[in-house]
Amino acid sequence: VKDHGSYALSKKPVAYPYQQIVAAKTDKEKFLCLYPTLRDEMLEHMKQNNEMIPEAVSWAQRMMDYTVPGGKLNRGTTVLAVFQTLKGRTLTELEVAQACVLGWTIEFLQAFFLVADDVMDGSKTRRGQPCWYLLENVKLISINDAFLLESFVFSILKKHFVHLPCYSRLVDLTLDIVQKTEFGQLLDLTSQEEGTIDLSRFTLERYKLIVKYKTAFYSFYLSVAMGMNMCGITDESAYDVAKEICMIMGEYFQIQDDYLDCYGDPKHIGKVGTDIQDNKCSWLVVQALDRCSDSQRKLLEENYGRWDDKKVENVKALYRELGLENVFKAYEEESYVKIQALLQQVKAMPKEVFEIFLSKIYKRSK
Ligand code: GPP
Ligand code: MG
Ligand code: MG
Ligand code: MG
Repeated sequence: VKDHGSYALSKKPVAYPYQQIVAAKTDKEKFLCLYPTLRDEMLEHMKQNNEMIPEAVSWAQRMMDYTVPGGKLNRGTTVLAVFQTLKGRTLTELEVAQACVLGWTIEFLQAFFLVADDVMDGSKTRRGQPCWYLLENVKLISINDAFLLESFVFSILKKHFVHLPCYSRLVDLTLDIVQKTEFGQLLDLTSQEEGTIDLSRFTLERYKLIVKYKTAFYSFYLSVAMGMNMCGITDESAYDVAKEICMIMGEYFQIQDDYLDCYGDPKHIGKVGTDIQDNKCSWLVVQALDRCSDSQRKLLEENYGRWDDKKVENVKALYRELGLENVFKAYEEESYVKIQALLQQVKAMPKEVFEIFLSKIYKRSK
């Protein structure tokens, strides 16, 4: 691959922090070792290849530190676990480092999505701190910051993978998943016309489509498909199997997210829910509509989708009346059994690949 002027990222050989990686005990600790390296490479790229002045570089540093590394890191660490499982042998230090780098591209992508999503949803907190866009000196600069985070995904991919045969497939895959997630966000944001409440639009069918696109592709399929690509798997049918399972797990994960939006402890989940105020096609409202009487439906119509604490409380009281917490608990059990049964049938790939993920999210409280 030719270098193109200011985008020439791969001039210097990559120096991985091998000593730290080897000393780190868990996968998560190994994974975390790579973050400063990648961040500093992006800052170096701004300085060396793009004439960026010190204040722009320190902005980017503060922005990345605030938005990228503070999450659960499930998506990122899963790339390493999947790659390890598929290889079926002890990885070399270089392989561990590369799998972690690939994992970090998903965490950068996630930061891009979350910075933008919090603006669109009018959220207040994320990962236990104020949303990035709410900081006094940030505000709408956050839009550009989101774009920057996305661009760093591709800069990291190029710097670390351009010389490998899997590079073009990785770029293709990532572009495709970004687009699918944006289609999902489109469905999420337009599930209800601004200022109107038309509950008939909140169907389970629409719900499933939204979450498949806005969550399942980037939160589940991407980690697995990246590990598979790095492993050199090119058989499309293996990717199709992975996709099918990841879509089911992604739906389960977003239903948990919707449940936690209402019932989670903000101190524990690091964010304050906004789905009721935002008029979202949440799993809870879909379930409520499935169970409510005409008068309860009328109450929902008059209280849902408003930034008014009293009205939000009325909606939550209705959810209590309908026993939605127990409806969720039953769904969670049933869904886990279904996924387990499905995994028993998987032949195209070691089922451990998916069990790793499932164990990280089953009955999660954040
Ligand atoms: C989760 O929605 C989906 C995303 C974060 C994808 C956003 C996609 C973009 C293209 C910006 P959510 O709003 O329920 O997440 P949360 O509850 O974490 O705010
Ligand atoms: Mg949101
Ligand atoms: Mg959202
Ligand atoms: Mg949510």
